[in-house]
Amino acid sequence: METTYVMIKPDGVQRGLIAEIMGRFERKGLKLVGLKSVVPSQEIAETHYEVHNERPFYPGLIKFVTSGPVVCMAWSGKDAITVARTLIGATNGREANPGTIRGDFGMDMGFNMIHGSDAPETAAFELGLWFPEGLMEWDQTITAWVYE
Ligand code: DAT
Ligand code: MG
Repeated sequence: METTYVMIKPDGVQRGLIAEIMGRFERKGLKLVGLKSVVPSQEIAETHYEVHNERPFYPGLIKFVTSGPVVCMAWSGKDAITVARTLIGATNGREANPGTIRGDFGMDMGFNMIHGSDAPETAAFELGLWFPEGLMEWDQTITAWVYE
């Protein structure tokens, strides 16, 4: 089992898409092991997007992600990182496939509503950054009906 960090960004919250987005992860069969909503500090946003700090869009990205509440989630399951990225879709909403979150609700590159870790190392880094208190350990009864 793998755990991934997923975050609804301020545009997703402002547009009233929290339940719609979370529902897709729930219905897919992933298990929720971390959940909270915060207005990200400058520091946490800069650390989260540190890999992009030389890119021209970085200042705007930090301003955007600190502009209001985000929903921080940890989802676990088999291949959870890839499964979450598939549900999320391509970075630019105009190019993302229908059926994906960005493909169904997005029209922009920067305002793309949701973040998902892209590899095991980034997932570990991001989960530690956003959930320093740790994650929930629990047995989900439906798991027996999700995996053969
Ligand atoms: P993803 O979120 O699909 O993993 P990424 O890691 O390449 O994409 O970039 C992080 C975020 O930065 C992305 O969700 C939106 C923003 N971004 C990326 N490329 C951008 C660009 N060319 N112009 C504006 N924003 C961009
Ligand atoms: Mg990324």
